[in-house]
Amino acid sequence: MKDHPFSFQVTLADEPLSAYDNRIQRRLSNMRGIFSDSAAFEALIQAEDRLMYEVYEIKRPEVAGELPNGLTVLYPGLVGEEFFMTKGHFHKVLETGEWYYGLRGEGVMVMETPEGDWAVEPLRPNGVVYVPPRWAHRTVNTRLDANLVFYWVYPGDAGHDYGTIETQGFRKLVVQRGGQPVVIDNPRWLNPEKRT
Ligand code: S6P
Ligand code: ZN
Repeated sequence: MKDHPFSFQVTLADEPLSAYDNRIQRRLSNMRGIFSDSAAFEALIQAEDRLMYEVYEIKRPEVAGELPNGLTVLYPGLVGEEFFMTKGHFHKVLETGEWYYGLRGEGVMVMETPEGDWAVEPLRPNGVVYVPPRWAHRTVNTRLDANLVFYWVYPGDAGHDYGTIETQGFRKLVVQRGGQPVVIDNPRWLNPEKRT
């Protein structure tokens, strides 16, 4: 990791950044239990363990003051009626936010707080979404014919909590109905206050 100022290019080619430290690939098999329609999920994974998204990271030390950043390519598709999406997470340090900047394609960010607020914001080329501290966030590709590509930057000490969303899900889902993306209540959402 460099200590000196540095620069890189967003190329949006096969390697969408001219330099990066790490590429994470998330396949269907990494998303078990995340989608609502488990029968549709099993049918899809039987056919092929498809690549759902790739994360290109510019790593920085995991301390306050640093600004890790990078780019995500989210491929198009449906699991049942639910669009391909990222796992979604809270930051482990809840009081840390994040910026997202849309580069290609069309999608939304689904966000919610532990207190019960929720929001869905569009993510498009040259569109910016701010995720304030305390808001869990997930990105959804609402096109079936184009990748959703976006850049992000977050505080180095944020950390990632995937477990809470894996257990309870998001309050809202984005599904395709009548050829359109629609936001619906998640029928499987587990209210943490009612969990025994
Ligand atoms: C990190 C930031 C993004 C996501 C990435 C994949 O704080 O929000 O880099 O990690 O878009 O999503 P997920 O939910 O699998 O981490
Ligand atoms: Zn994040």
